[in-house]
Order: sequence, then C-alpha cells, then structure tokens
Amino acid sequence: MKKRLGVILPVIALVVALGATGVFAAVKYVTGDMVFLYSPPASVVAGALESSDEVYVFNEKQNVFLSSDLLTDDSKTIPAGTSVNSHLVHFDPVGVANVVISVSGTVNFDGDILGLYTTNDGLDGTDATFGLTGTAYPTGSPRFLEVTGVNADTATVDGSKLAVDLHANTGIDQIRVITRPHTPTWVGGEVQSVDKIELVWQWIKGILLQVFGLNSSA
Ligand SMILES: [Ca+2]
Ligand SMILES: [Ca+2]
Repeated sequence: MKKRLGVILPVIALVVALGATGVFAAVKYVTGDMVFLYSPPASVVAGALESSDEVYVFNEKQNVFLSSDLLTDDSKTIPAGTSVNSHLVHFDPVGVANVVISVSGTVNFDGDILGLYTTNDGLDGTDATFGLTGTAYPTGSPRFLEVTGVNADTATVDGSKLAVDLHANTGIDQIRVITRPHTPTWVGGEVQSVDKIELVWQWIKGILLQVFGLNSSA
C-alpha cells in the first residue's frame, strides 16, 4: 500500500497544480487569425507585440471575486459576489499610415462571456483589477475599438464565443473579456467536460488502473 500511495499522492498533487494554473479554466480554442498565448506577454504596449496577421489572446487574472457590482462597456452588470475570469485580446499590426490591416476570428471560452471592455476608460479602469503584474499595459494610451471610420471594429458575443473583426494601421485594438469560471461536472466517475480535462482524467485513470492492477485480467 505504501508503494501505491507513493504514486497516488503525486497524481493528486498534479491535479491540484493543474487546477491552480488554470488548465481547468479559460480559453478552449481559437479560430481564424486568433492565437492563444499560453505564456502571457511581458508587454502589450503599442509596438511591443506586433503582428499584421495574428491577434493574440491570453488569460489575465482568474477567479477574481467581485466585492461590488461590475458594469462593463457593453452595458452588462455583473453582480457583486460573482467570481470571474479575465482575458485580453490584443491586435497591433506592423502598421504604416493609410494602410488598414484587417483580421478576424473567434475565441471560444469554457465559460459564458459576462461582459467586454472595449473603450479606453473601460480598459484603463480595469487594468489594476484584472491585469497581470508581469505584463505592461498601455494605460492612458489609445487602444479602444473604433466605432466609426476605416479602423472601426466589431466584437460580438454569443454565449461563450467572442467573434471579432478588427481593423488598424498605426494604432492598436484591445478587448478585455470577462467570463464565468468553468466548473467541471463529474458524472459516474467520468469527467463530462472540455478536452483537456478529459485527457488529464484518462491519464490519471491509466495510472490508477496500473497501480491497482484492475486491468490485469484484460
Ligand atoms: Ca504597430
Ligand atoms: Ca480598430
């Protein structure tokens, strides 16, 4: 039994560690020009993370408890007492004046989108609450989604999916996405959930079967 415990305890530790690092939360998959960054960038200030054909997405603070109501730029009110996840969408083309670069795609989260920040005031005002301490933000500099003109953008929410259509030349576009943290549901010993959790569970189950020899007759 001592040997079995020696294997099981690291497995439990791994599950706890995966949960703490956010494997059980946030971005499920992206499409189009969107690229998910597993490691958050050091800076999303204009000029620091440029690409003319990729839009970067990364997780910001996760499981942030709201002690007061939160009003988002798309006129949603997230009530006090809710815990939320935050993510940033960042588009900064290697731009030149008068040449508009266009990109589009979707980000699919594992929890419903509760609201967006797309204005300078909204983004600046939530940097301290949701931004990462290891990432530099362009607080106080233009980064909003334009509503009119050649650089006008759209960001559309459909449940847990965000669809964007962004246009920029020398400027940048950013969106802060607030989502509901995902809670895995366990049914009959199987995880009924996202692909990553299923993979982790299959891996753990394989180890447990080996340790306990439950499949020795197979
Ligand atoms: Ca640029
Ligand atoms: Ca724009």
